[in-house]
Amino acid sequence: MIELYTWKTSNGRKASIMLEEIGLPYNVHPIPIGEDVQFTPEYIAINPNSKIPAIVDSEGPDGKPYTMIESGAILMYLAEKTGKLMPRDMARRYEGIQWLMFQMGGIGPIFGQVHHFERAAKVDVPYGKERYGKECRRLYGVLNARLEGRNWLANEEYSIADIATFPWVARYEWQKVDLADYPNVKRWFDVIAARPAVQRGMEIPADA
Ligand SMILES: N[C@@H](CCC(=O)N[C@@H](CS)C(=O)NCC(=O)O)C(=O)O
Repeated sequence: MIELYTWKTSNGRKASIMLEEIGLPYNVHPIPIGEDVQFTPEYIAINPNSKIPAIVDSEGPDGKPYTMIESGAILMYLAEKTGKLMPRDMARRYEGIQWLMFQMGGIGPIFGQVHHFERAAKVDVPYGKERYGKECRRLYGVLNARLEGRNWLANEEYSIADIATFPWVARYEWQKVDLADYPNVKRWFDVIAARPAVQRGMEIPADA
C-alpha cells in the first residue's frame, strides 16, 4: 500500500494523477499547507523539507517501507516500481527524464513564482510579475515548439513527463496565459484533461 501525503496543488496532483494512472492502491493523508501542517514534527519526519507531496511505500525495495519526497523522484519511483509510464530502453527513458527535469527545474519554480506574484504577494510587485510572467510565457513557447508534430513531450507515448507538466499548465488562468496563443499546448492539454485517471487525480484530496 502507498501512503500519499498531499494537498490540492500542482505538485501534489502530479503524485495523485500518477497513482490513479498506474492503479496502485493508496491512502490519502491531506496536509493542509495553508494551516502549516507541513511544519509539524510528524510531517517533518516524513519530509524534512516540509513540502508536499511525499509517499511512503509499505512494500518498498527489499519489501521494506520506503519514503520518497520530491514529486519528480516520486514519479520516477512509481514508474520503475510498476514498469508503467516510463520506457525501459535507455535512450527513450532519458528523453522522458529530460522533459521531466525541464518541468522540475523550469516550469515548476517559474510558474510557482508567477502564482505568488499574481495571487499571493502581500504587496503589488510589478517587477516580479514582469520577470516571472515573461519567463513563464517563454517556457510556454518551448512547450509549444516541443509539441509541434508530437502528441506527447517524450517518446511519442504518454509518460511521467506529461504527468508532471499537466497540473502546472492547468493553472494557465492564474498565469494570465491564453492557451489559444499556444495551440500545440492546448491540443496536448485537452487530450490529457479528458483522461479519467487525470480527472480523478486532480480532485485529490477530495475534501481539500
Ligand atoms: N520540489 C518539490 C516542491 C514541492 C512544493 O513546493 N510543494 C508545495 C505545494 S505545490 C508546498 O508544499 N508548499 C508548502 C510550503 O512551501 O510551505 C517537489 O517537486 O516535490
